[in-house]
Amino acid sequence: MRDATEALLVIDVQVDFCPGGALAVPGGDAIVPGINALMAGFPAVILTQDWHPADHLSFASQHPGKAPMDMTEMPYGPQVLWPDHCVQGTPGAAFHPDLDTTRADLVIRKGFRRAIDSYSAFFENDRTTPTGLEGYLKTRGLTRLTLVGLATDFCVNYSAVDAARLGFEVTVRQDLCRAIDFGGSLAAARDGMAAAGVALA
Ligand code: VGL
Ligand code: ZN
Repeated sequence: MRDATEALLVIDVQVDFCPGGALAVPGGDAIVPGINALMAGFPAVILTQDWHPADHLSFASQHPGKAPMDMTEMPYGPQVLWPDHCVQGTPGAAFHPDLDTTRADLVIRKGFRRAIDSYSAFFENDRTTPTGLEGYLKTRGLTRLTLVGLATDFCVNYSAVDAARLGFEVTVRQDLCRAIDFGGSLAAARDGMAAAGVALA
């Protein structure tokens, strides 16, 4: 058993991010058994769930003439346009069927506001609208975080950097994450996490 201040954050292990899903991360399902095993040793387990309305503005389908993986400008800055994914209540938004969700103390949903994407478990992409997770963790005295899940270069990366910025001690278990990795995003994410003081294990 780990220290009582330690929490495991399992990021977006959902059907749409696994092979066969709408925004499949290569090997996304391969990390599920290892994550289930890791949960057993943690005093707190928190899951995040990407949870978009069908007309979410991060979807290329909402921008005539744009294709998935094109860029656009949002009021808060540049935004990658994604294929429609993790639409609220659809099978693709469900957790991977083999993920052991029984151990979760909290499921935090994100990306539910149409006009603003949310990669991070802590803030939406404007970097100021909070999800409430910081307060939850701090009021429970959970200050040391281990992050696993999908995708290394987007939601895991943004969550880890925000957590470090908020003063949490953060470790990313790279062996229990998988990346989308386009346009050098994985290398950039690793550099950014290391610069923020995140331990890459
Ligand atoms: C994610 C792209 C869009 C992720 C979520 O979970 O990394 N990536 N929405
Ligand atoms: Zn999303």
